Amino acid sequence: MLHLYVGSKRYSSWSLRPYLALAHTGAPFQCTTILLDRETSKKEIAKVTPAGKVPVLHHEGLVIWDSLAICEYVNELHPAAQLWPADRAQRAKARTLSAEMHSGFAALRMNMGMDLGGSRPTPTDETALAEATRVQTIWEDAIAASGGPFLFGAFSIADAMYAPVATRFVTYGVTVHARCREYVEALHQLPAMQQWHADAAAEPVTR
Ligand SMILES: N[C@@H](CCC(=O)N[C@@H](CS)C(=O)NCC(=O)O)C(=O)O
Repeated sequence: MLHLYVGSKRYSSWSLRPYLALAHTGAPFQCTTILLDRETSKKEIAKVTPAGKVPVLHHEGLVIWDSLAICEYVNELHPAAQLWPADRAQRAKARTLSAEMHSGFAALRMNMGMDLGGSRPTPTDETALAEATRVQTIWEDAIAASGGPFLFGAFSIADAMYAPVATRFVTYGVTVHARCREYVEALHQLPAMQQWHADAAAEPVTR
């Protein structure tokens, strides 16, 4: 059985991404949370991944770390779930947006760390705010082209990659453009997102 190890659901944005992708397949999987910010956290993480970071997926002797690599593996295991768009050009676009999130938006991440259920002041850092605007432009363009409700119509890995940012906009009171509101709501309504929120609410507040 697939076994996903994640960090605190309140804070671990990287963990949320493959969790959403895996849940979308409908396949059974085990999910273990390693709470972050504890004296023992690093030791616990080191037991399950050589990279020292979560998320990590264990499957039939394979150890796959890094959120995007896990999403790709899950897509290959469950092609029927269509975690990437079927059309090659759309798939290239979805991968581009996912890679942009995976390797970019450093200021947004630093100034608006995920804190599910939290309420924090909007940051003043101009780069972070410009990145938040860039995210919304990405969403608007993709949804205008696909018709929504998700970036490429049906849910895809690109949505999993952007889901944590949607929660950050809520936590940090970032104004969400009218054309993006339905998208943020669609992400929020995903059963897996609801489950993740409920689990996060039961965790200790450590940041
Ligand atoms: N590039 C990695 C980033 C993973 C990452 O930074 N994970 C954080 C939690 S969100 C972590 O494990 N932090 C614990 C630590 O560094 O000790 C991915 O995409 O999975």
